[in-house]
Amino acid sequence: MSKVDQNGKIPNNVDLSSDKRLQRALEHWLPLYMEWWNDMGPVGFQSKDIYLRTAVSVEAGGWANFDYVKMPDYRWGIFLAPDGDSQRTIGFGDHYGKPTWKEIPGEYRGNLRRIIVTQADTEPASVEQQRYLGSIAPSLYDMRNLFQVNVEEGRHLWAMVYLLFRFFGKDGRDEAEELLSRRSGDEDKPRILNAFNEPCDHWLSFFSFTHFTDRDGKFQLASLAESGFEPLARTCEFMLTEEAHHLFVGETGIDRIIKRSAELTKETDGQAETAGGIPLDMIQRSINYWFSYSLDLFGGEISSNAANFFGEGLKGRFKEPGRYEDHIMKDGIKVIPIVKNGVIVDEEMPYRNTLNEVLREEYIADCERALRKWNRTLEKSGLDTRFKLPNRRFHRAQGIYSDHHFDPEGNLITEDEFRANMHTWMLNTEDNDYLKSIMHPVTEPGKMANWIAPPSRGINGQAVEFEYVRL
Ligand code: BYC
Ligand code: FE
Ligand code: FE
Repeated sequence: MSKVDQNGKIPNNVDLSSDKRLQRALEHWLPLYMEWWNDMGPVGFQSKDIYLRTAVSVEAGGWANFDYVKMPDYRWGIFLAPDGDSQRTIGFGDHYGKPTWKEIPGEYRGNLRRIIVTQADTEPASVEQQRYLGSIAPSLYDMRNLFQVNVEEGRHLWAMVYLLFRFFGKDGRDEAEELLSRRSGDEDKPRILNAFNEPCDHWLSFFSFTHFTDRDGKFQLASLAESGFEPLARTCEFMLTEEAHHLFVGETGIDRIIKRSAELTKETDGQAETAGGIPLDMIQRSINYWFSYSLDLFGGEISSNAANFFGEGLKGRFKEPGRYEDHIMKDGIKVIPIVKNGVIVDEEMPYRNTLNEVLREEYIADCERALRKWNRTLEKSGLDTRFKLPNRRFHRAQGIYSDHHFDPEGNLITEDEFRANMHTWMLNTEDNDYLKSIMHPVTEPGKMANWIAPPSRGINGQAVEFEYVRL
């Protein structure tokens, strides 16, 4: 494991200065990245001092430094988790127990390239989706968190681009260029995965996105952190340390909205809108919207890609070593409810082909845990309303349920029934217009917009009233 180099143009712990060709190639990409950041990154605030965390090491405890930074001066670095025991072995699939690969296994080059590019593409996409949110932030605390998430998603792009440059030669350089040329929501050159082309232009969507969509990131990165391709595993392992804050922002952001909405609901006899608040049913529609889009990110329920990625030792399961006994699963089966002749019937499938669903189930359980917390907030407020996650079949655009229509309980319904109810189930145009109409910037330190409760504490031991952004 080489030490952290903070002096070069690109901070890193991959001993970049000993590989001049690679170093030059990455330094060449840096201005292209900056051009993208200036064109497609956060609108406004680029010249402001923001109290940001920067990854400076990979040691647990002391890995981050907090200070005022202007976003374009952020030190986007390349960090891999320490190799610790240098004799790592592949933890699953057909190569179980063999030493991990430090270089690309030639026969899996194509699949690894595809996985890395898909992962990479989500990072700049999310920055693009969130670019207008700074100017309607509900507080300086929240504005700072938004920009923290944005610069770290930028660093996640660097993490993947390093792998592309280091291991994929010309193909990798071409892919890195493409990553800066696709655009979220663009008709001709959209981002790869569907949720990353959906608009995220107010803060209810921002918090829902960081809660539900960044959480897909947590589970995908955790699966890739098991990879037999060690540079990918260690890269993803370190990304997960940053990811925890993104999930915190989403989960507590929604909780703070719920708290405030419940107060306003009580004060106004159920008419939170008349007081400029966010009605509870609108929050439920945002949950339904972003949860269902995020479920799509796990891919099809029955997928030969997933089976291959696992068999080849490229992508494992969530917490593979501790959570499972059989790490090979060659002949296992898993029951998947499928639609046949207009009814849902259980069907047995080869286990490896169902691995996207296995990971999706871990994700759903984690979402259920957060939902219980939100419902405790409602309970404490004395209201009877409770939130629910829609059934996993509801509003799907990928996988075996995408050709059918389901209600939020998961019952098969007709397309007409779905269309007739869609606007009561999912964040709709009026909701979005209303949400945008109530979101005015609040820039006095410690003050919050009327539609959200203050956080229980500040960042890095600072007070909530701290000047997180110097305007
Ligand atoms: N949208 O065999 P199937 C994050 C495509 S988030 C559009 O079912 P597979 C972050 C699929 O590509 C984490 N297309 O799927 C969060 C395939 O296309 P082709 C991102 C989709 O391959 C917030 C076809 O459908 N990381 O980090 O088993 C902020 C059939 O696919 C979608 C990863 O995803 C979709 N939702 O699984 C910032 C990890 N789903 O080949 C960052 C790497 C599927 O027929 N990716 N398709 O043209 C993977 O492991 C897999 O590619 C997937 C898909 C799990 C995404
Ligand atoms: Fe990320
Ligand atoms: Fe994230």
